[in-house]
Amino acid sequence: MALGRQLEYAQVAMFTANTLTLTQHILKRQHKHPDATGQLSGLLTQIGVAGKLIQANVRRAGLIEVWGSTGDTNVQGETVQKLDRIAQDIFVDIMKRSGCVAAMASEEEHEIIEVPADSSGDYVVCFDPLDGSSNIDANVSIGTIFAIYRRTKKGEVVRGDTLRPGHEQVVAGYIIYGSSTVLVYTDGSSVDCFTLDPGAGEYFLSRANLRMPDKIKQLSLNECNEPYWPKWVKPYVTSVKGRNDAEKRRVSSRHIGSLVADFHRNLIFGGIFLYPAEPSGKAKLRLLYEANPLAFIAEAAGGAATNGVQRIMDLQPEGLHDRTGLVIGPKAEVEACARFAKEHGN
Ligand code: P6P
Repeated sequence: MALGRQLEYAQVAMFTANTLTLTQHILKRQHKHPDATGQLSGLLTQIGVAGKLIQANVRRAGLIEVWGSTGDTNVQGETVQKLDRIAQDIFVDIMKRSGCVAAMASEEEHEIIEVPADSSGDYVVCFDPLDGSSNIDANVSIGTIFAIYRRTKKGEVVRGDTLRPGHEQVVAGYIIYGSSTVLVYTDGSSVDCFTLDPGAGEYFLSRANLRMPDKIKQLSLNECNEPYWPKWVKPYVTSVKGRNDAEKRRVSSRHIGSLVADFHRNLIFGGIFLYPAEPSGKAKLRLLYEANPLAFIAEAAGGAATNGVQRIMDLQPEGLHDRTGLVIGPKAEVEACARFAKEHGN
């Protein structure tokens, strides 16, 4: 065998010997809960499987004619991209077969998706199968975002099983399909990142107990939305830009229009993301399967997430596709936004 190949295998062998796989990490966490049935571990492991199958299609976008749209529109009135449909179908099928899920709420479906009683389980999953999909044809990082709730009662599934405030999440996470595929999840105790080794077909712990940097290096928002901003956003943005002077550029602008990519970059490097609701209340991002799971992760990493003034995870959803303004980043920065909102109003 060529030396290079031997080195590669040696590196993988060394890597696997020294770091946890996703399943090992999940099981380690389960063993801390003596009353655990193993369902949540099974569910999380299956979400990892769904991520592998989705990334296999994302990686071949354009080669197997998944580029472009189906020509359909979804419940959001947005053009459904072919990969949206593939990601949706994969995620739903894997969840249904896991035996851990009773119902799902998806960005792509008007109503909740019930799991037949003979393969139902104790959990409810709210998910966006492929966030950022409008960027697919430009090869921008996109991702699957998920929130997991434990059912509060058995029996027939009702909408109330999914219309839960974010603080009732037991696990939240996302899988970002970027330069590598990375699964990030939290149970509230820590935020941990797992990178998929495509050669081994396994996720390996790549960042443990990730903490959101207190200081922002990046400001992430769509500045062309300025005409629609509430009154407080412009003074806040101006104050952030005012941190740059002749001596040093302390904050830079980074916004790619793929929430999961913008959030992940800010989580790693230190940044704040804003997509405020308009003064009329009209908003873009979805509460159940975008804002809530990312808010759970942000708070578990030491950060914060609001709609400008209220904690995202305290908002009581009224509908599966409720939208909300979102300010998410370091706690001090999110609190500063709330002060600007109080001072300048909507
Ligand atoms: P805009 C992608 O469609 C998405 O839902 C988020 O991923 C992203 O942050 C936002 O929309 C971008 O919206 O209005 O800036 O194009």
